[in-house]
Amino acid sequence: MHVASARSSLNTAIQTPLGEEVYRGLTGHPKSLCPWLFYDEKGSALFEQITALPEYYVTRTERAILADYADEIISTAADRRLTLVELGAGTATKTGLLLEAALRHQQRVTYHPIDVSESALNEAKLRIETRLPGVTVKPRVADYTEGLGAIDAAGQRRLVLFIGSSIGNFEPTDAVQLLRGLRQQLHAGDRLLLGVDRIKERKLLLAAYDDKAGVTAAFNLNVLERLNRELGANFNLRLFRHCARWSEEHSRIEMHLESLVSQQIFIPALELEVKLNRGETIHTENSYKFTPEGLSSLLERSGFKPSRQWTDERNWFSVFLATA
Ligand code: AVJ
Repeated sequence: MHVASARSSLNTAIQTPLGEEVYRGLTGHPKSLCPWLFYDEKGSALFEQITALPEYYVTRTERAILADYADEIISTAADRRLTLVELGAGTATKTGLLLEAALRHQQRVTYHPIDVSESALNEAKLRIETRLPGVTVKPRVADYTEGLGAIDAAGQRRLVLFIGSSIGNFEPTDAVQLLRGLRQQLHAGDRLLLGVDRIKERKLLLAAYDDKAGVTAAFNLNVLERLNRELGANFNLRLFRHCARWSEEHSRIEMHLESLVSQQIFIPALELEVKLNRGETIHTENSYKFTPEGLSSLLERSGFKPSRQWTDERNWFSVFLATA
Protein backbone atom coordinates (compact mmCIF):
# COMPACT_ATOMS: atom_id res chain seq x y z
CA MET A 1 0.00 0.00 0.00
CA HIS A 2 1.18 3.51 -0.62
CA VAL A 3 1.62 5.92 2.24
CA ALA A 4 1.77 9.45 0.95
CA SER A 5 3.63 11.97 3.08
CA ALA A 6 1.69 15.04 4.07
CA ARG A 7 3.85 17.26 1.92
CA SER A 8 3.72 15.30 -1.34
CA SER A 9 -0.02 14.79 -1.02
CA LEU A 10 -0.82 18.47 -0.50
CA ASN A 11 -3.73 19.51 -2.74
CA THR A 12 -3.80 16.18 -4.54
CA ALA A 13 -4.83 14.06 -1.54
CA ILE A 14 -8.38 15.30 -1.83
CA GLN A 15 -8.58 13.47 -5.15
CA THR A 16 -7.51 10.13 -3.68
CA PRO A 17 -10.19 7.73 -2.39
CA LEU A 18 -8.89 8.29 1.16
CA GLY A 19 -8.88 12.07 0.84
CA GLU A 20 -12.31 12.16 -0.76
CA GLU A 21 -13.85 9.97 1.91
CA VAL A 22 -12.28 11.90 4.80
CA TYR A 23 -13.36 15.21 3.31
CA ARG A 24 -16.91 13.97 2.77
CA GLY A 25 -17.12 12.40 6.21
CA LEU A 26 -15.68 15.21 8.31
CA THR A 27 -17.58 18.01 6.57
CA GLY A 28 -20.88 16.09 6.90
CA HIS A 29 -23.49 16.35 9.65
CA PRO A 30 -23.21 14.27 11.74
CA LYS A 31 -19.51 13.59 11.17
CA SER A 32 -18.60 10.11 10.00
CA LEU A 33 -15.79 8.04 8.52
CA CYS A 34 -16.29 4.87 6.43
CA PRO A 35 -15.39 1.48 7.96
CA TRP A 36 -13.01 0.60 5.11
CA LEU A 37 -10.68 3.29 6.49
CA PHE A 38 -9.91 0.98 9.45
CA TYR A 39 -7.97 -1.47 7.35
CA ASP A 40 -4.49 -0.06 6.83
CA GLU A 41 -1.63 -2.33 7.88
CA LYS A 42 -1.97 -1.58 11.59
CA GLY A 43 -5.77 -1.73 11.49
CA SER A 44 -5.76 -5.08 9.70
CA ALA A 45 -3.42 -6.47 12.36
CA LEU A 46 -5.69 -5.11 15.11
CA PHE A 47 -8.72 -6.69 13.44
CA GLU A 48 -6.90 -10.05 13.44
CA GLN A 49 -6.42 -9.56 17.22
CA ILE A 50 -10.12 -8.73 17.64
CA THR A 51 -11.11 -12.04 16.05
CA ALA A 52 -9.27 -13.85 18.87
CA LEU A 53 -10.76 -11.83 21.77
CA PRO A 54 -12.87 -13.73 24.30
CA GLU A 55 -15.74 -11.22 23.87
CA TYR A 56 -15.68 -11.25 20.06
CA TYR A 57 -17.73 -14.38 19.40
CA VAL A 58 -18.34 -13.53 15.71
CA THR A 59 -15.38 -15.18 13.98
CA ARG A 60 -15.17 -18.28 16.15
CA THR A 61 -18.92 -18.89 16.01
CA GLU A 62 -18.99 -18.71 12.22
CA ARG A 63 -15.93 -20.94 12.04
CA ALA A 64 -17.66 -23.52 14.28
CA ILE A 65 -20.74 -23.51 12.01
CA LEU A 66 -18.57 -24.07 8.96
CA ALA A 67 -16.60 -26.80 10.76
CA ASP A 68 -19.82 -28.63 11.65
CA TYR A 69 -21.74 -28.17 8.41
CA ALA A 70 -19.28 -27.64 5.55
CA ASP A 71 -20.12 -31.00 3.97
CA GLU A 72 -23.85 -30.33 4.18
CA ILE A 73 -23.42 -26.82 2.78
CA ILE A 74 -21.36 -28.06 -0.13
CA SER A 75 -23.66 -30.95 -0.99
CA THR A 76 -26.74 -28.71 -0.78
CA ALA A 77 -25.11 -26.16 -3.09
CA ALA A 78 -23.57 -28.61 -5.54
CA ASP A 79 -26.22 -29.69 -8.00
CA ARG A 80 -23.27 -29.54 -10.39
CA ARG A 81 -19.51 -29.26 -9.92
CA LEU A 82 -18.70 -26.09 -8.01
CA THR A 83 -16.34 -23.19 -8.52
CA LEU A 84 -15.87 -21.12 -5.36
CA VAL A 85 -15.66 -17.33 -5.40
CA GLU A 86 -15.11 -15.29 -2.24
CA LEU A 87 -15.87 -11.57 -1.86
CA GLY A 88 -13.54 -9.71 0.50
CA ALA A 89 -11.57 -12.91 1.03
CA GLY A 90 -8.68 -11.36 2.98
CA THR A 91 -6.34 -14.15 4.01
CA ALA A 92 -9.26 -16.60 3.73
CA THR A 93 -8.67 -18.43 7.02
CA LYS A 94 -12.20 -19.85 7.31
CA THR A 95 -12.52 -20.80 3.65
CA GLY A 96 -10.28 -23.86 4.08
CA LEU A 97 -13.17 -25.66 5.79
CA LEU A 98 -15.39 -25.22 2.72
CA LEU A 99 -12.59 -26.02 0.28
CA GLU A 100 -11.82 -29.26 2.13
CA ALA A 101 -15.49 -30.21 1.99
CA ALA A 102 -15.60 -29.36 -1.73
CA LEU A 103 -12.59 -31.61 -2.28
CA ARG A 104 -14.42 -34.47 -0.60
CA HIS A 105 -17.23 -33.87 -3.09
CA GLN A 106 -15.21 -33.40 -6.29
CA GLN A 107 -11.57 -34.07 -7.19
CA ARG A 108 -10.47 -30.58 -8.10
CA VAL A 109 -11.71 -27.15 -7.06
CA THR A 110 -10.98 -23.71 -8.46
CA TYR A 111 -11.16 -20.92 -5.89
CA HIS A 112 -11.31 -17.24 -6.86
CA PRO A 113 -10.67 -15.00 -3.84
CA ILE A 114 -11.44 -11.32 -4.52
CA ASP A 115 -9.97 -8.65 -2.25
CA VAL A 116 -8.45 -5.17 -2.36
CA SER A 117 -5.34 -6.38 -0.54
CA GLU A 118 -2.85 -8.05 -2.87
CA SER A 119 -0.62 -9.19 -0.01
CA ALA A 120 -3.51 -10.92 1.76
CA LEU A 121 -4.41 -12.70 -1.49
CA ASN A 122 -0.85 -13.86 -2.08
CA GLU A 123 -0.66 -15.22 1.44
CA ALA A 124 -3.98 -17.05 0.93
CA LYS A 125 -2.85 -18.56 -2.38
CA LEU A 126 0.43 -19.82 -0.99
CA ARG A 127 -1.13 -21.29 2.16
CA ILE A 128 -4.10 -22.94 0.43
CA GLU A 129 -2.23 -24.43 -2.52
CA THR A 130 0.44 -25.83 -0.18
CA ARG A 131 -2.04 -27.34 2.23
CA LEU A 132 -4.74 -28.44 -0.22
CA PRO A 133 -3.38 -29.91 -3.43
CA GLY A 134 -6.40 -30.20 -5.69
CA VAL A 135 -7.35 -26.55 -5.12
CA THR A 136 -6.26 -24.00 -7.72
CA VAL A 137 -6.35 -20.44 -6.36
CA LYS A 138 -6.94 -17.61 -8.82
CA PRO A 139 -6.79 -14.35 -6.86
CA ARG A 140 -8.25 -11.14 -8.19
CA VAL A 141 -7.35 -7.74 -6.77
CA ALA A 142 -10.62 -5.80 -6.91
CA ASP A 143 -13.37 -4.14 -5.01
CA TYR A 144 -15.78 -6.96 -4.39
CA THR A 145 -18.62 -5.56 -6.41
CA GLU A 146 -16.62 -5.40 -9.64
CA GLY A 147 -15.13 -8.18 -11.71
CA LEU A 148 -17.38 -10.96 -10.55
CA GLY A 149 -19.06 -11.46 -13.92
CA ALA A 150 -15.66 -11.76 -15.58
CA ILE A 151 -14.80 -14.86 -13.60
CA ASP A 152 -14.77 -17.86 -15.88
CA ALA A 153 -16.42 -20.74 -14.07
CA ALA A 154 -15.94 -23.04 -17.08
CA GLY A 155 -19.58 -24.10 -17.05
CA GLN A 156 -19.52 -24.99 -13.36
CA ARG A 157 -21.94 -23.83 -10.70
CA ARG A 158 -20.60 -20.74 -8.93
CA LEU A 159 -20.77 -20.67 -5.15
CA VAL A 160 -20.15 -17.08 -4.04
CA LEU A 161 -19.01 -16.71 -0.43
CA PHE A 162 -19.81 -13.48 1.37
CA ILE A 163 -19.04 -14.54 4.90
CA GLY A 164 -17.65 -12.95 8.07
CA SER A 165 -20.68 -10.71 8.67
CA SER A 166 -19.31 -8.25 6.10
CA ILE A 167 -22.83 -7.47 4.87
CA GLY A 168 -23.44 -6.01 8.36
CA ASN A 169 -21.42 -2.91 7.47
CA PHE A 170 -23.99 -1.84 4.87
CA GLU A 171 -27.15 0.20 5.42
CA PRO A 172 -30.14 -1.99 4.47
CA THR A 173 -30.76 -0.12 1.20
CA ASP A 174 -27.08 -0.40 0.24
CA ALA A 175 -27.08 -4.09 1.18
CA VAL A 176 -30.00 -4.69 -1.19
CA GLN A 177 -28.23 -2.75 -3.95
CA LEU A 178 -25.05 -4.70 -3.42
CA LEU A 179 -26.83 -8.07 -3.49
CA ARG A 180 -28.88 -7.05 -6.55
CA GLY A 181 -25.68 -6.11 -8.37
CA LEU A 182 -24.21 -9.43 -7.37
CA ARG A 183 -27.31 -11.29 -8.53
CA GLN A 184 -27.10 -9.60 -11.93
CA GLN A 185 -23.56 -10.87 -12.43
CA LEU A 186 -24.52 -14.46 -11.64
CA HIS A 187 -26.28 -17.04 -13.76
CA ALA A 188 -29.64 -18.42 -12.67
CA GLY A 189 -28.96 -21.30 -10.31
CA ASP A 190 -25.63 -19.97 -8.99
CA ARG A 191 -25.37 -19.86 -5.21
CA LEU A 192 -24.64 -17.32 -2.53
CA LEU A 193 -23.41 -18.22 0.95
CA LEU A 194 -23.92 -15.33 3.34
CA GLY A 195 -22.63 -15.23 6.93
CA VAL A 196 -24.57 -12.87 9.23
CA ASP A 197 -24.54 -11.99 12.90
CA ARG A 198 -27.80 -12.38 14.83
CA ILE A 199 -29.61 -10.06 17.20
CA LYS A 200 -28.83 -11.16 20.71
CA GLU A 201 -28.64 -9.88 24.27
CA ARG A 202 -27.47 -6.26 24.30
CA LYS A 203 -24.82 -6.95 26.92
CA LEU A 204 -23.14 -9.59 24.72
CA LEU A 205 -23.23 -7.35 21.66
CA LEU A 206 -21.76 -4.37 23.49
CA ALA A 207 -18.97 -6.45 25.05
CA ALA A 208 -17.99 -7.76 21.61
CA TYR A 209 -17.43 -4.18 20.43
CA ASP A 210 -15.95 -2.79 23.64
CA ASP A 211 -13.60 -5.46 24.95
CA LYS A 212 -11.81 -5.38 28.29
CA ALA A 213 -8.33 -5.41 26.76
CA GLY A 214 -9.13 -2.31 24.70
CA VAL A 215 -8.24 -3.81 21.33
CA THR A 216 -11.46 -2.59 19.69
CA ALA A 217 -10.82 0.88 21.12
CA ALA A 218 -7.33 0.84 19.60
CA PHE A 219 -8.81 -0.38 16.29
CA ASN A 220 -11.31 2.48 16.27
CA LEU A 221 -8.77 5.14 17.31
CA ASN A 222 -6.32 3.88 14.70
CA VAL A 223 -8.43 5.56 12.05
CA LEU A 224 -7.42 8.95 13.50
CA GLU A 225 -3.78 7.84 13.66
CA ARG A 226 -4.08 6.89 10.01
CA LEU A 227 -5.26 10.40 9.13
CA ASN A 228 -2.30 11.78 11.07
CA ARG A 229 0.11 9.47 9.20
CA GLU A 230 -1.32 9.74 5.71
CA LEU A 231 -2.85 13.21 5.60
CA GLY A 232 -0.67 15.00 8.15
CA ALA A 233 -3.63 15.62 10.48
CA ASN A 234 -3.05 16.58 14.12
CA PHE A 235 -5.55 14.43 16.01
CA ASN A 236 -4.52 13.95 19.65
CA LEU A 237 -5.75 10.44 20.42
CA ARG A 238 -5.96 11.15 24.16
CA LEU A 239 -8.69 13.69 23.44
CA PHE A 240 -10.98 11.04 21.93
CA ARG A 241 -12.79 8.09 23.43
CA HIS A 242 -13.95 4.88 21.73
CA CYS A 243 -17.64 4.27 22.19
CA ALA A 244 -19.90 1.40 21.14
CA ARG A 245 -23.70 1.74 21.21
CA TRP A 246 -26.52 -0.65 20.47
CA SER A 247 -29.32 0.93 18.44
CA GLU A 248 -32.48 -1.05 19.04
CA GLU A 249 -34.25 1.01 16.38
CA HIS A 250 -31.80 0.05 13.63
CA SER A 251 -30.69 -3.35 14.96
CA ARG A 252 -27.10 -2.26 14.76
CA ILE A 253 -23.99 -1.74 16.82
CA GLU A 254 -22.57 1.71 16.19
CA MET A 255 -18.98 2.65 16.82
CA HIS A 256 -18.12 6.28 17.43
CA LEU A 257 -15.13 8.37 18.44
CA GLU A 258 -16.22 10.92 21.00
CA SER A 259 -14.40 14.21 21.37
CA LEU A 260 -13.63 14.74 25.07
CA VAL A 261 -13.12 18.49 24.67
CA SER A 262 -14.10 21.25 22.32
CA GLN A 263 -11.29 21.25 19.77
CA GLN A 264 -10.13 22.12 16.29
CA ILE A 265 -8.25 19.74 14.00
CA PHE A 266 -6.24 20.68 10.92
CA ILE A 267 -5.75 18.30 8.00
CA PRO A 268 -3.04 19.86 5.81
CA ALA A 269 -3.38 17.48 2.87
CA LEU A 270 -7.02 18.50 2.52
CA GLU A 271 -6.49 22.09 3.64
CA LEU A 272 -9.36 21.36 5.97
CA GLU A 273 -10.16 22.63 9.44
CA VAL A 274 -12.55 20.53 11.50
CA LYS A 275 -14.27 21.80 14.66
CA LEU A 276 -15.55 19.35 17.22
CA ASN A 277 -17.68 20.19 20.24
CA ARG A 278 -17.13 18.48 23.55
CA GLY A 279 -19.20 15.25 23.43
CA GLU A 280 -19.61 15.37 19.65
CA THR A 281 -18.84 12.07 17.91
CA ILE A 282 -17.44 10.84 14.63
CA HIS A 283 -19.51 7.82 13.56
CA THR A 284 -17.05 5.22 12.28
CA GLU A 285 -19.00 1.99 11.82
CA ASN A 286 -22.38 0.29 11.74
CA SER A 287 -22.55 -3.42 12.28
CA TYR A 288 -26.10 -4.60 11.54
CA LYS A 289 -27.49 -7.66 13.30
CA PHE A 290 -30.27 -9.79 11.82
CA THR A 291 -33.16 -12.08 12.51
CA PRO A 292 -33.53 -15.06 10.12
CA GLU A 293 -36.76 -13.47 8.81
CA GLY A 294 -35.07 -10.14 8.21
CA LEU A 295 -32.24 -11.74 6.33
CA SER A 296 -34.57 -13.90 4.21
CA SER A 297 -36.53 -10.84 3.22
CA LEU A 298 -33.32 -8.97 2.37
CA LEU A 299 -32.32 -11.87 0.09
CA GLU A 300 -35.73 -12.00 -1.55
CA ARG A 301 -35.77 -8.25 -2.19
CA SER A 302 -32.40 -8.75 -3.89
CA GLY A 303 -33.66 -11.44 -6.24
CA PHE A 304 -32.21 -14.45 -4.40
CA LYS A 305 -34.23 -17.46 -3.22
CA PRO A 306 -33.17 -18.39 0.31
CA SER A 307 -32.70 -22.14 0.44
CA ARG A 308 -31.21 -23.20 3.77
CA GLN A 309 -29.82 -21.80 6.97
CA TRP A 310 -27.29 -23.18 9.44
CA THR A 311 -26.70 -21.82 12.91
CA ASP A 312 -24.78 -22.59 16.13
CA GLU A 313 -26.46 -24.07 19.22
CA ARG A 314 -26.84 -20.62 20.85
CA ASN A 315 -28.31 -19.07 17.67
CA TRP A 316 -25.69 -16.34 17.69
CA PHE A 317 -24.70 -16.45 14.04
CA SER A 318 -26.24 -17.76 10.83
CA VAL A 319 -24.95 -18.97 7.51
CA PHE A 320 -27.51 -18.66 4.71
CA LEU A 321 -27.46 -20.41 1.38
CA ALA A 322 -29.47 -18.77 -1.41
CA THR A 323 -29.96 -19.39 -5.11
CA ALA A 324 -29.70 -16.77 -7.86
C1 AVJ B 1 -15.42 -7.13 9.80
C2 AVJ B 1 -17.42 -5.86 9.66
C3 AVJ B 1 -17.50 -8.13 10.38
O1 AVJ B 1 -18.72 -5.68 12.25
O2 AVJ B 1 -18.01 -7.22 13.59
C4 AVJ B 1 -15.11 -5.77 14.59
C5 AVJ B 1 -15.69 -5.29 12.12
N1 AVJ B 1 -15.59 -3.75 14.07
N2 AVJ B 1 -15.03 -5.03 15.71
C6 AVJ B 1 -17.84 -6.46 12.64
C7 AVJ B 1 -15.47 -4.96 13.56
C8 AVJ B 1 -15.31 -3.81 15.40
C9 AVJ B 1 -16.51 -6.52 11.88
N3 AVJ B 1 -16.70 -6.87 10.44
